Amino acid sequence: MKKVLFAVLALALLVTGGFAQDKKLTIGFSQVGEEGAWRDAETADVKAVAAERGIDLKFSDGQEKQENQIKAIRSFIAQKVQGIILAPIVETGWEPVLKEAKAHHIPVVLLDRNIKVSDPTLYTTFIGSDFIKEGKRVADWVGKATNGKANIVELQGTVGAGPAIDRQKGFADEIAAKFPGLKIIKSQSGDFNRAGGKQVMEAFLKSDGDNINVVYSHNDDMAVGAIQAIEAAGKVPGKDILVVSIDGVHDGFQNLLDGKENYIVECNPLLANKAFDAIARAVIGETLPKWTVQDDAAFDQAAAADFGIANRKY
Ligand code: GZL
Repeated sequence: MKKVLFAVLALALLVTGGFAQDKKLTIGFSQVGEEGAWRDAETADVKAVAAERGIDLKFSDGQEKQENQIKAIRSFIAQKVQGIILAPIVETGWEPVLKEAKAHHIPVVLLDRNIKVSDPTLYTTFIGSDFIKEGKRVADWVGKATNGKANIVELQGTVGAGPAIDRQKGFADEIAAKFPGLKIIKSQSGDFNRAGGKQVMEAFLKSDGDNINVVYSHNDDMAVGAIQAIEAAGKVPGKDILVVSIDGVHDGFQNLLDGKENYIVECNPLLANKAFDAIARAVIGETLPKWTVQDDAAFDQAAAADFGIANRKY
């Protein structure tokens, strides 16, 4: 009987985007943490859409530790939630806990990062961008902007995270295929945060300063830190060293407008509506594609000025 009720509720969620306050779907959300502006924008969106839709959201901040996320998922199962949203900090190590969720017939939607599992039925769908394509788009822009000849340093995201693995792969594959004159002379993780980006860029400047033409950062937050390091070294970001990154958060966009960044491929964090729709469909037994792709825009300095920072949604 309870299952039927929740199926009806899920349908209501789909059809009306919400329900009467007295009946609620309870959904658990295991978030990576608060590593930067992008993550904060995603969390705010999930909480806002849950409130709009009358969903009882159980939120857990993983504080960038996989074991905390796994504990949160077990807690959601114990609370008998109707669905789980997981933003997985890394790609591996999820099979055991996802098998427990599956045994309790709780659909799991992956948000903004994917996982590697042998059994794809352990999750309903991955909702997120094409990170390989993002890396390729950045490489194409750098190839054109430098006439195919430059020394590049790379600020990688969190070790083991899907977007870090794929943004590295997309960029490296594209330069190998199209721009043999682009050389990645140093590459190191800055863990997707501003302090990490700054520290790693300081080290790169110390070891290779005058030999660096471009910094490719896997996200804007690390690029913000790298720009601080470049300026502290007496160099002009956006001119002495080109700065390219991914996300399109406010401060990254502002750096484009200020001429301190040169190119950003957007990675939209506002995925909550897609996530709650996916859970609602899973609760009523629908099968979804294993990947719900989020399309991304891209901005050079002129496009950023045309778009206008006031029109940014995050
Ligand atoms: C991408 C997301 C990444 C962002 C970073 O979907 O997982 O994590 O690009 C964030 O800013 O840390």
